[in-house]
Amino acid sequence: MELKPFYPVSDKAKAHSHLSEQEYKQMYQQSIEQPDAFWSEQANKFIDWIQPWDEVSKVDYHQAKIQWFSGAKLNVSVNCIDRHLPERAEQTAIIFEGDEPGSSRHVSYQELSEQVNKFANVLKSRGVKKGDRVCIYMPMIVEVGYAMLACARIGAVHSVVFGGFSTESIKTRILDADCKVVITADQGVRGGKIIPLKNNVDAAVADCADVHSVIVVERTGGDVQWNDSIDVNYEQAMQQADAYCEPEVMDAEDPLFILYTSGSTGKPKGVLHTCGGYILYAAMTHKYVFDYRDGDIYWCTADAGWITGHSYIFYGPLANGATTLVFEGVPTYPDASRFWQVIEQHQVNVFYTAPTAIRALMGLGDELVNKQDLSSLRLLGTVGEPINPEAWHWYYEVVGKNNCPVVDTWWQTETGGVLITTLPGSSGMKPGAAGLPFFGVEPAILDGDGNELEGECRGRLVLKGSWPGQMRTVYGDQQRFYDTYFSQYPGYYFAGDGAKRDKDDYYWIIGRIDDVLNVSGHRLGTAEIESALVLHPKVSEAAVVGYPHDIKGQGVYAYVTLMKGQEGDAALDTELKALVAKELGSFSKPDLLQWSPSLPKTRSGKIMRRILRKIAENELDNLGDTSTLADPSAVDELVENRLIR
Ligand code: 6R9
Repeated sequence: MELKPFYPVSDKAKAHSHLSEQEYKQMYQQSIEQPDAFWSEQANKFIDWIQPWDEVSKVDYHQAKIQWFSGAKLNVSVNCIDRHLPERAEQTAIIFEGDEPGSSRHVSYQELSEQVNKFANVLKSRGVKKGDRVCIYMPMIVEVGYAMLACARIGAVHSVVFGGFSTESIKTRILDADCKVVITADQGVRGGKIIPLKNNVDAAVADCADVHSVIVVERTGGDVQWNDSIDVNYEQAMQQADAYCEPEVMDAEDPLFILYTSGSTGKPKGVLHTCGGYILYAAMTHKYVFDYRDGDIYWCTADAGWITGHSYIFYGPLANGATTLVFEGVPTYPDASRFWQVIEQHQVNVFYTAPTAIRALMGLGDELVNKQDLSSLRLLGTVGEPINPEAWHWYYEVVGKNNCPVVDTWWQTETGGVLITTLPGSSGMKPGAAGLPFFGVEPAILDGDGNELEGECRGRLVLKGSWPGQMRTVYGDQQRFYDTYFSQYPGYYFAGDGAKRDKDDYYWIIGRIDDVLNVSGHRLGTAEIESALVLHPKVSEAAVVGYPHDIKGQGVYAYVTLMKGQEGDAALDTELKALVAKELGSFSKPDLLQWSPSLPKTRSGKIMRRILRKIAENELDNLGDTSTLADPSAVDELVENRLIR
C-alpha cells in the first residue's frame, strides 16, 4: 500500500460537491469578516423560524456568556419532521438495521411524525412540561429517536445516557439533572448479547426519589421486574395517546438537551445545548461536510448516547430531510463483514465511523470488505480520535476503492458539530490531518504562556469567537463552564487538545493534553476511574494514565497502591477491573493494572502523571526531572515492574 501525504480533490468529488475551492474560500472569508450577515443568511436557508431574532449573536468569553439568535422562536421537531411532510411524507426518514441480519425496517417521515406526536402526548400525560429534564437510556432502536424528538416537541430537555453505562452512571446523571421521567427499554441486544437496561434503571431509580415515571419500550419481551406505581408500558400508553401534539414555541436559547461528558477532574459535566444555534449548526455541517444531497442514504455508526449520534444520526440529517440509518448492532456480529453487508444491502452512499472500528476491521484483512459490493459509497468520514495514516489509507483504498473522499472531522461534545475538516469538493486530503476550519470557525494555536503562534506551529488548540453550535453552559454550574473552557486563556475557548498547523494551514490534532483518555473514541476521565478503584476496601490509592493501544487508540493503565498488609494477586486484579466496569461501564475497565507500593509524588503531594505515562509507554530514556519527587526511588520500583516492555 502506497502511503501518499496528499490527495487532491478528485474530479468526481468536484462535480458532485456543493462548493468549489474558490467558493469555500469566499464563504469562509465572509463568515469571519461579517459573521452576523453570514449567519443570518444561513439561518434563513436551513431553518424554519416562527419568529426572527433580535440579535444574531452576543458573545463574551470573559464571562462565558454565549447567545445566538436570541428572541427568535422555533421548534426543533417541526424542523426535523413537520416541514418535510408536504414533500417527503412517503420518503424513508430512518432505516433501522437490527442486531440480527435480516431485521431491517423503514420508517417514513409520515410514520416518524405520527410516532413522535403520540410520544410527545405520552410524555405530557406523565406531567412532563417545557423545561423539564427527561433521561433516555435506550438501545439503538428507532424509539430512541422518537424519544429525543418527542422531548424537543414539548420543550423538554433530554439527557441521553449511553446504553453501555452502568447503574451508578445513570444514577448520577439522573440526580445531577433532576430528571423525573426516564425512558428505557426492557432489554437491549448488541452482538447477540442481552443488556439488562430496565434492571439497570430499576437499580438506579431506587436511589432517585423524584423519578415518578419509567417508560419502558419492549425490545425483547424478556423478563423484567414491574412496579405499577412508576413503570409505564410504552405500547399501551401510545395506543391511548392523541395523534397530534401542538409543538411548543421555543426561544432559540431555550435548552434542547444535556449530554454528559468526562472532564479531567470531578464528576462528568452536563454539556448544555440550546435549540436555535445547535439545530442550524448540525444541519449546515451535515450538508457541507458530508456533501449531502437529496436521495442519499446516509449512515453514521455512532450511538445515540454520544454527541455524534445526536448531531449526525438524528438532528442534522433529519433537519435536512435525509434518510438516516440507525444500526443496533456491532461491526463484528454475526461476523466482521457486518458493516460492509449493511452498506451493500441498503446502498449506503455516505458512511461515517470511528478510527477504532477501522483499525479493528483492517486487522482482519481485505477479503471481508472485498466480497461485498460497496459501489454505492461516495464519501467516507471518521470522528472521535486522530486516525493513523495506515488506517486512513486502508479506509480510503480498500473500503473507498480510491474513489471516495475521506473527511476526518474534528469536534467535541461541547462544539455541537464539526469544527475542523476538509470539505469533499473543495480541499484536498492529508491522511492524519483533520484539515481546515468550517465556516465561522477561527482556530488558533497557543504556546504554554498563551501567546498565539503564527504559521507552522504546534501547541494548544483554541477557538477565537463563537459558532452557533457551541455549548452554552455546564448544566447547573456556570462557574465550571467558565473555569473549564475560558479561564486558562482569557478570550479564547480552550478545547483541551494539542494540535499542529502546517504550511498549508491544515490542522493536525495530536490528542488531549489534559487527563482525559480517548479509548476507542470514548472520552474517559482518569479521575473517575481512580475514584472507582479506591472504592475497594483494599485499595489505598490509584493513578490512571493512557498508553498507546493498537486497536483502541489508547488503553487504560492503572497503578494501584494497596492498603498496608494487602497483597496484589490475579484474583484482586480481576476484582478491581470488574469494580470499575460496574461503576462506570465496561469500556472504562483498565486493560493493565500494576501494583505500585508507592506512587511518584511531588513534595506537595501531586502525583507525577507525566512519569507514570512514560513508564506505561515503556519510554524510559526520558523520564524527565525526578528531582522534585518526595521519594525518587518509587520510580525505580515502578520501572522494574512495568507491564509493557
Ligand atoms: C465528536 C467527539 C472529543 C475529543 C476531542 C479530541 C477527540 C474527536 C477527532 C478527535 C482527532 C478527530 N477527537 N474527533 N481527535 N481527530 N477527527 O468525538 O466528541 O466524545 O466529546 O470527544 O475527541 O480529543 O477533544 P467527544
